[in-house]
Amino acid sequence: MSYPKIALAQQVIQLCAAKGVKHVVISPGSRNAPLTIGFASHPEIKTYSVVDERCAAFFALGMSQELQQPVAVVCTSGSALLNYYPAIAEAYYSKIPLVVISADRPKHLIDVGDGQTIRQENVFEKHILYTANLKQDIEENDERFSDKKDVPTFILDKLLSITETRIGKNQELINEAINIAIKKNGPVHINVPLAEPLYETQENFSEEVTVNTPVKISDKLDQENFTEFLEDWRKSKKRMVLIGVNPPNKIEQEFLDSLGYDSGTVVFTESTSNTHHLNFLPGIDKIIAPLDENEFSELQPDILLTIGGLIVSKKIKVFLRNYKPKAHYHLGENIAFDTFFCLKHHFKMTENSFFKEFLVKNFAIESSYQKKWLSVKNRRTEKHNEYLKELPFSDFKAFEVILSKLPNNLVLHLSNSSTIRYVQLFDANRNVVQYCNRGTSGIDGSTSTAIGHAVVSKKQNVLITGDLSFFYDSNALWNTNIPNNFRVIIINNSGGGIFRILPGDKSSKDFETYFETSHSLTAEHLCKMYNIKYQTVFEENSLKNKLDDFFTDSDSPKLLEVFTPRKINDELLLNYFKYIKDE
Ligand SMILES: Cc1ncc(C[n+]2csc(CCOP(=O)(O)OP(=O)(O)O)c2C)c(N)n1
Repeated sequence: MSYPKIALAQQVIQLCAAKGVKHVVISPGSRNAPLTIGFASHPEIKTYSVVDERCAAFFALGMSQELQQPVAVVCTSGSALLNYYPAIAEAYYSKIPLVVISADRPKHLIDVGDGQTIRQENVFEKHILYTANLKQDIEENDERFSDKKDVPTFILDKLLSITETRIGKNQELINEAINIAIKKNGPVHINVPLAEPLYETQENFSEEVTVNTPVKISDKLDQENFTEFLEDWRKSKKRMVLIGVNPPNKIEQEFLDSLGYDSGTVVFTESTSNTHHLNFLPGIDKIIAPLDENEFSELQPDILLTIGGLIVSKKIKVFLRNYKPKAHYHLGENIAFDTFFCLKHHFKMTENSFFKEFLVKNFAIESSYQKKWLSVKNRRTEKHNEYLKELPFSDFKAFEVILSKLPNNLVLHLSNSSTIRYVQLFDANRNVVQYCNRGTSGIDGSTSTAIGHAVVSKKQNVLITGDLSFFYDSNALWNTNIPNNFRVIIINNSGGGIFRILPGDKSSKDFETYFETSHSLTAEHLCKMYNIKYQTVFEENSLKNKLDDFFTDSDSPKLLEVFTPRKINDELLLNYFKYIKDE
């Protein structure tokens, strides 16, 4: 084994291992050498090398998304660290545990003209759950005191006592940081000042560490608010449940079934909710978009219970902001957003513990509410199918074909923004788990996240992405860990198709330059460079044919680039919303 001599680096590494950080993504640098050497040597830790820190952090986020455990990223000092920020913000809003570890210069070498040096302490202040600004070990490593013979004994003694306190304090901070990532599910930052010499090693760890285990947040029902909730729920004839981002199998099916079979309850699900029931309403946009004011008033819920993370559908946000329920309750361990400006209470606990208490008390009611919504859903489904039958080749058609051809038992990753929106127009296959980076809805890390997820997943992982999102994050492919069964499907509409769908003057020159950013790039050369099997399609039949064996085993990852007509995609989607409206 080869471990760093630097005590502080030893503490960070040992505490990560002791707290169950099993995967560490390292980007190259010299200042982080003690951390890199130690993590790479540790028998209980698997390390990955990713050069681009933006990709490295999303790659780690993808792993953590699958494992539901903290994954660490390690980088050198300077701007390297700032490239973690997009993934940190995503982890913050999506509640994904990510342990960011940055090497830093010793404090006295900051802002004195040294290279690769910035102000790293608290640099993610607004989007981080906790920052541990560690203090440098003075005794061994400070260049200023390297020749101890010249330092008077009383100063050395003083320095030694400061060092001991610092070691204790540093350990406290490291413990606290990782515990918070575990307890609160989110990103934390540990900034580690390291002084030269950086490359000296020893056989074993010589530092002892004290491990403080995280105290579990209580999963108990808060009775006072629960009583009030029960009263509100019971007197409501029109109950709505809306489920956002939620990992698969988190909520017991028995509880979901109880909601699905209550005629007074309508359950709207997003694709990323990974929850299913015959009486649930996926495809929110297609159900809601064509409703008129009378229908909205009639279907306005009395009470709303939201579950899970962020909601994609803009249309349901507009609906519930305009037709507010009398009370909105949120259920889940993590943050509750007052998305509809009427949040009454947040039950900060696991869904299963809540439902265990709630569903024994909730006797389903007789109400026509669910029936009314289900009849809207059925009408839309009919119209949806009719429209798609006649639909020419386009983004929309490509999604229909791809989704119908996906094998079961798959993890599907969706990029932002029209990709996830198109997918949400279809009923989700309960055997396909779906993810999308909706924390910040960025186009900057979808491929890296999907690859990270794929690396630790037992299933096949497939990414469907827009072209801009794909080219933005093309460094994601600069990664030697991509599994051979990983698949990418690019819907290449030669630009940001979402901007054609959104309002705005499409005929202006500026539209193509600054909004759609139209281009004629393809992924062909990237695939050659990264040894990925590359295929293209331009029309429906060849798409169907190519998909027949696209998912089967192969000796390298595969990418299918689907070219669609840039200028008609928007029209076909907007006409769809007109078509599905009741006459
Ligand atoms: C990092 C980042 N920059 C900019 C945006 C704004 N944005 C949202 S969608 C989009 C275009 C996406 O285009 P593409 O990936 O080709 O997908 P399409 O809309 O064509 O489906 C942009 C630029 C964003 N979400 N994230």
